[in-house]
Amino acid sequence: MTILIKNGSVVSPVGIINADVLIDGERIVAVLAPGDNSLGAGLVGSVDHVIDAAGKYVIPGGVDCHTHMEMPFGGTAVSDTFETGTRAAAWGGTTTIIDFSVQTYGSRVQDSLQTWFEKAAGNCHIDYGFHQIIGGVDDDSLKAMDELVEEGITSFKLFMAYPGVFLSDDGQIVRAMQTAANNGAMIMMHAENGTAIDVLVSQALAAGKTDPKYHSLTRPWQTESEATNRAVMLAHMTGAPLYVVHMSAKQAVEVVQRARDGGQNVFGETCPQYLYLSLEDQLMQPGFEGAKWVCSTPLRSKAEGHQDELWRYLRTNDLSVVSTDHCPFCFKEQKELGVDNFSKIPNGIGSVEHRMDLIYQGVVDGQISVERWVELCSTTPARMFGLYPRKGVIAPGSDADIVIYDPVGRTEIGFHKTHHMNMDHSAWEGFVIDGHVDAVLSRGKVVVEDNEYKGVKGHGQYLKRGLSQYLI
Ligand code: DUC
Ligand code: ZN
Ligand code: ZN
Repeated sequence: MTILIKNGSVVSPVGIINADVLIDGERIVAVLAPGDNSLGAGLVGSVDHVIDAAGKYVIPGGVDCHTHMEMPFGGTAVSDTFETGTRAAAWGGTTTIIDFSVQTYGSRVQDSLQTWFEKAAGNCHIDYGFHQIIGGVDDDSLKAMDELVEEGITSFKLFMAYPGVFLSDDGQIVRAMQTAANNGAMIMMHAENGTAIDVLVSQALAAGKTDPKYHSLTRPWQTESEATNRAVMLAHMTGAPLYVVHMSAKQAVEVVQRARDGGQNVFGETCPQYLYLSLEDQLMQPGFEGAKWVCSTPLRSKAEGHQDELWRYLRTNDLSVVSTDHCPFCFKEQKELGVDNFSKIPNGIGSVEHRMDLIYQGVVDGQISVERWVELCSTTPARMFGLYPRKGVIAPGSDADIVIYDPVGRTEIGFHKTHHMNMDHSAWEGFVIDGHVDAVLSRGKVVVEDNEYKGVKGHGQYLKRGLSQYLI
């Protein structure tokens, strides 16, 4: 099957060119400037399918490098399976996810990975890779880190939060970082001071403060900033590269900025919820509504001015990636686990379907350029996690993962509008985006066209990843 995408504006981080994109099978074979007849003037007549992209952006498919499908968490399990979550991702122009295999204390890393391979195999609509969560650093899991790098799992997430569940103490973090410094892997860090937070949580509950808003108020910015600083220092000491996930506090990103200015391999990630949602507007909604937006790190106070600073840090590259941290739970029976106690509300928001649109709104609002949108949502995550140039770029030889994006389209987000995630509500209800995903190709297969879904479960393949391209 050959496909020609004609007359579009092809976007990369370094510019926009008018070009036609020729696809043969699963790969891009040529990017042709207008009038380039090097492949024959009759090309249009000889391809199987022509897509007219006049007036549209032609962008590399989104790479969401932080999702959780079928993950047991918070006394329940996230509501999207690999099947439902990857289908929703495709609807929204994301053509690759990197999910997390989860090892907990006392279990073997390899067993957890096997479990996650089984969950995903044959069920995904788009391509997928894995990071590995190390919930119990010991001799066995450190050895496993070396083995996994050989198998294409080149990044490991540690937690400074959730004592007794996932938390690694500083000594464990040092040992894991030493291992990464040695084998070339990336350390991903959930940087919140979990023991300090647990004290604040107990005190709040003892004072009868049980509403969802206390989730944020018991995780003040200092807990994120302190942990980020500690992680940066330990990474400096051990020589490990560090990628700080889901950053929401401007003071924490300032720590990342300082480390980067000092020449350290430290990277920051944020998510759409921290750019648009807040303590005041969402978590403080009446009754138990705010539970929909309980996630960690938490939504922060609008009055503290985090959002504008996060957008600024996206421009300065002190935040290098926008992922979703897609971690969906239904309101009924899942979020409701914490109806009398905010600390029992499962932490997570579902956004895998909406990231490309939500961050495109940043282009419309003048926060970032079109090129930066593509860089943050596709190219950098692919390069950061060893998938480039197979993913993240429109170039000969790359997978034909392509989105045709209409810059003057309109997308109304809402549970009864555009919503394919397996949730009973949308955290983005009522958001209207000045742009629209018109068509999506995954490895040369049209999976979304004319507001119709054409993909199939099982099309998505496992991606064995290389080392990060940002490490020298
Ligand atoms: N951290 C994540 O990365 N995802 C879900 C919850 C959390 O604490
Ligand atoms: Zn986390
Ligand atoms: Zn996460």
